[in-house]
Amino acid sequence: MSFRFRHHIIDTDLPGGGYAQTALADLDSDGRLEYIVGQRSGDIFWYKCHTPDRWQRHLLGEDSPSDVGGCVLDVLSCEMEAVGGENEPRWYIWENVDGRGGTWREHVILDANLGGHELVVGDVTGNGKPDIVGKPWRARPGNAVDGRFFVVFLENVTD
Ligand SMILES: [Ca+2]
Ligand SMILES: [Ca+2]
Repeated sequence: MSFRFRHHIIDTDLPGGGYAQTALADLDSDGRLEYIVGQRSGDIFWYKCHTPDRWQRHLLGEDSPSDVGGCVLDVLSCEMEAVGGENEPRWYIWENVDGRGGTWREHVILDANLGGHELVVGDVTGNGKPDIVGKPWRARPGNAVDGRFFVVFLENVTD
């Protein structure tokens, strides 16, 4: 077997740096995946692939709190614990309200003085609802577990 990939530049016009929160997900329900990327303290964008050489950039959210891991529930992100902000770190879901990527609603899903760095999503409890497991890059003194490093499980108890 030999692997072959052809490269295509999607965008060379993103402002600044500090991008993360990447994910692939079908945001507009057409059966094809879109690419998501967000800037620390900046905007979150998603890209629609019309052809491999033609991607369209859309705004998903503004003033993103995170520079680290992103996953798609709808879109999930957490604030980094190791990098202090104005307030205690929180975790967010941006709800794809119209199922087409046109309207997004921000939800804070964890506000417990616990930040993150990377996170993964899967149905750990087997109830059909995606759960979340995450951890910080390094612990911050004064976090909710007395400054210790931690791994946190967010059990999905949505009705
Ligand atoms: Ca799609
Ligand atoms: Ca579950």
